[in-house]
Amino acid sequence: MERPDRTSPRGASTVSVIVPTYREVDNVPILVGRLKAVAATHALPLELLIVDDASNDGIASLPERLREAGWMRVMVRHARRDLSQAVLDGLRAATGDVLVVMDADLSHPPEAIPSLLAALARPDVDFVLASRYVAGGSTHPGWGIVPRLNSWIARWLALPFIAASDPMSGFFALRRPTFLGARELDPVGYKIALELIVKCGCRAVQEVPIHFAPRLHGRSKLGLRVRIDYLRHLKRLIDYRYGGLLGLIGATATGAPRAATNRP
Ligand SMILES: Nc1nc2c(ncn2[C@@H]2O[C@H](COP(=O)(O)OP(=O)(O)OP(=O)(O)O)[C@@H](O)[C@H]2O)c(=O)[nH]1
Ligand SMILES: [Mg+2]
Repeated sequence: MERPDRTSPRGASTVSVIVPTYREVDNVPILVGRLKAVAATHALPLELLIVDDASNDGIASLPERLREAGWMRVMVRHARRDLSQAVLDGLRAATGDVLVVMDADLSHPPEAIPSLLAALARPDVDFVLASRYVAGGSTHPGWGIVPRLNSWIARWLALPFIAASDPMSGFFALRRPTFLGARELDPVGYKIALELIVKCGCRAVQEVPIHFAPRLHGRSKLGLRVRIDYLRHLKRLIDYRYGGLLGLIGATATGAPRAATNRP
């Protein structure tokens, strides 16, 4: 099969697919095969950026081994393991007009990428979330009660920022200029869509249904610590968006002049 062509002869947008990985070497070749099929069927000019946190499982040599060096890159990070920072590094290194982020474990169907791109092609849409919970979306019946509960709580807690059904989705798309317009990106630990929606000032978030499958190979990398990090992240976003307002309300309630403490 031919390599996906990034030259975009018909002027189509180029697409960068960013995939954070930690110990996913068994899943990535399958993901690559499915992405190639999607790119060929839909004539998508695609680049694949794997952002790996020093898994040392042979993933760094995968492009050569799979003979996919032309359109696939593996960036290996040696900083502290951090899913959100890995995604940010990938977004910064990507060159496509449109940026798509997805997991490596085949929970997210790469075949849904064209519908994410179609939704983003509407000029009034600036962020697209692939959703398990919107009409037409689904999760595997075997998906456990604990992740379901986590997901439900995360969605409820995110309501002050976005009324989406699946704000914790790790599968989403945005235009590169939208990403480049982000201010003060500062996520901690967990999935990063909510951070981008808030800090890129996205107004119109569209959801596209997907079927969310159980991971194919390997084990989950997200333990209790990242769930706690999600709460820390929400606190930061509340400070970012409502900090000034809360300060004003507090000052009004106590009768204190608001900026007086900083003035000589
Ligand atoms: N670079 C990097 N990637 C990570 C890290 N933690 C998780 N990932 C990747 O992020 C994606 C989501 O992680 P998962 O372990 O699948 O988390 P999950 O989907 O909540 O858990 P499962 O339902 O068990 O799949 C996968 O592609 C992981 O390999 C990390 O610290 N660094
Ligand atoms: Mg997963």
